[in-house]
Amino acid sequence: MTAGTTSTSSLPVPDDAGTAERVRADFPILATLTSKGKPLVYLDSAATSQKPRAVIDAISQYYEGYNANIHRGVYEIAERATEGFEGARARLAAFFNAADPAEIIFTRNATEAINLVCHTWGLANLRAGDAILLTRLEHHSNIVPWQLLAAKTGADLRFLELDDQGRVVLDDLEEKLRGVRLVAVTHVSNTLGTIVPVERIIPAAHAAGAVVLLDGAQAAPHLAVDVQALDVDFYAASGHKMLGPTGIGTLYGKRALLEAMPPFLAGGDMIRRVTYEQTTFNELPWKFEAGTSDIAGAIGLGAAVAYLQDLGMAWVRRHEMALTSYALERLAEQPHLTVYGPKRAEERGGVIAFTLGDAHPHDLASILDGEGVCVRAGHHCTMPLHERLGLTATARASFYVYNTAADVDALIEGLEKAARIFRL
Ligand code: C6P
Repeated sequence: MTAGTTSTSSLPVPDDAGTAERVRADFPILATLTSKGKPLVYLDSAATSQKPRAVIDAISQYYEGYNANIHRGVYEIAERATEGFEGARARLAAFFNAADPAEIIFTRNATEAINLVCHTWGLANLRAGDAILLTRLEHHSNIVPWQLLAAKTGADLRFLELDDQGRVVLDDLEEKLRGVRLVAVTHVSNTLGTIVPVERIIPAAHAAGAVVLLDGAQAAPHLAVDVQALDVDFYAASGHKMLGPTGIGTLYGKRALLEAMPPFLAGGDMIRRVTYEQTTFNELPWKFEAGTSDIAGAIGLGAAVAYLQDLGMAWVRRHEMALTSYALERLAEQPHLTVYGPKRAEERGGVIAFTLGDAHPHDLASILDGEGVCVRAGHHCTMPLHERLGLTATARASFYVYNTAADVDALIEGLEKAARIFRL
């Protein structure tokens, strides 16, 4: 079955005139078969996305054509490498609508971006008695760094609670913000899919004198993110979840904040002048990029962002919302199946966590794997959230630009098979 020919749904076709079918053709891995001869149904893009040919080509062209270190050589290929690397930064700045490419720092991933802020801004600004405000939705990457910082500084952690659909409760926001210096919240939950109303949180946080960091790992690949319109102070993202390679991510930071912050890692490239006694640091963004960067990774990420810009983030959102809405409707038809998170597709990204009766999510994922359907099972690095839901694990399907209604149908067929096996 192809997108647009769904037999069981009354919903509009989750695709715009077959664009997703054309997009699929750009992803070589989606044409492969599993060892059991099944077509690959990839529903784990929240863990990492697949890569289009344009990204794979950009990386091999760099290694085959102009591999050299950046910011050093005066010869032709070194200059090309520098241009490729800095060009990718400029693309990312445009993608996030940052005022200046110098506000885009390359990191290894979202986790490192959050740790950068924690170790620099956090250590310099937090004291005993200050508070850090998170939500109950956070990924371990946006909890553990702050726990360590709290232990070092004597600051406290506070949490915004969730309602019964996993939406963040904002009724007591102003009260919770009292004494808060930093608000660090996810933009989209990797487990419940909840889109957090950051447009409400950010101005309230600023009015209370707090700085705001958004964990955009699950939002940057899927939503149009405008850091200036949001007026967010820091924004963390991972390249590998937005069609780019692994090993490269970004931190957006407002220039004034980044300038006032001490460096993170120390070494080559982040310096202006070094003597045996002391060092003066490079200007932004290089002050935060010590040592040889992941040049191929940045170039690949630049190509990924160009690919997303060509598609248009409005299309990406529309496509995923239609697909999520279709999946929610079909999952609701399954007996014994529980879906977690907001009921309406408008309030969530393309992530759906579920359980099937008392089947262990790992067993469920193994049965689906036998059908070529890739989903994640486990706690998805949100152990505290699972605990709060009274669960140890869930199965999770997540969608991206290359998924179609046919992928949702394959998931449903796999779940029906699993239900038969578990005699549900
Ligand atoms: N979540 C998932 O399957 P890194 O590992 O640094 O690229 O991303 C960390 C991270 C931070 N915040 C959120 C909201 C995330 O979802 C992730 C990564 C993956 O859900 C891997 S655990």
